Amino acid sequence: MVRVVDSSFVTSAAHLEQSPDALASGEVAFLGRSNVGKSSLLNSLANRKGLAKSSSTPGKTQLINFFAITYMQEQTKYKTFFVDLPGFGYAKVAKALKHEWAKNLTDFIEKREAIRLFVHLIDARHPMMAIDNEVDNFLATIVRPHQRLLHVITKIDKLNQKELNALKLSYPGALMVSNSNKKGIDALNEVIFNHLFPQENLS
Ligand SMILES: Nc1nc2c(ncn2[C@@H]2O[C@H](COP(=O)(O)OP(=O)(O)OP(=O)(O)O)[C@@H](O)[C@H]2O)c(=O)[nH]1
Ligand SMILES: [Mg+2]
Repeated sequence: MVRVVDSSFVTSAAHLEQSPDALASGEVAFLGRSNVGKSSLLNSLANRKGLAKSSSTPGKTQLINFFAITYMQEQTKYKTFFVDLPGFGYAKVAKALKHEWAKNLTDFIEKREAIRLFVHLIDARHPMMAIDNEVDNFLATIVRPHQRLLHVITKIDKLNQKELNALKLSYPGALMVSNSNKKGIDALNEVIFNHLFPQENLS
């Protein structure tokens, strides 16, 4: 089983130009509506509370935050970056700032070629929201051949099994996770690792 053995904060960027030099493996970008649980998920995957700042108040993450992640599988270490992005759809931001914010965010998502995997988080209680569908449509137009989009349904601890089964029909291929009870976290780490470090490329 793959696991994260080391994690650390690298830097915060207000826009694309402030991003650190990319690693050979590329990076994983976590995006989704404000308060969906991006920062919490990053902490669960890294198995480290407080690595990324999470909060019950939406709009907590306001910059593009880079974290260095070291995976270990069978005694070998593999390094990548996780990128915690500010949430979209945060209503309380002033209009001018909102525009600037959205611009910096879309610019980064569109031009940061180092992104190998977009992890789009969806709140289990609010599937198929217009803003999430718009983001998916946007991603579909900009995604490069070396990039992949993965849907991750969060906060599944808030739903019962019947509701979860219905949700699976809306998002085929999505992974389901809970940061509260750590369900689905190991499986997501496996998917991320296998995408970044495909076995046939190993010497
Ligand atoms: N029940 C439940 N609550 C969760 C889960 N994941 C996150 N939360 C809670 O949701 C709230 C928001 O979590 P964050 O991780 O800060 O969300 P975010 O997407 O990073 O938010 P922004 O930085 O504002 O975009 C916090 O109160 C978390 O404790 C989950 O799986 N289950
Ligand atoms: Mg956050």
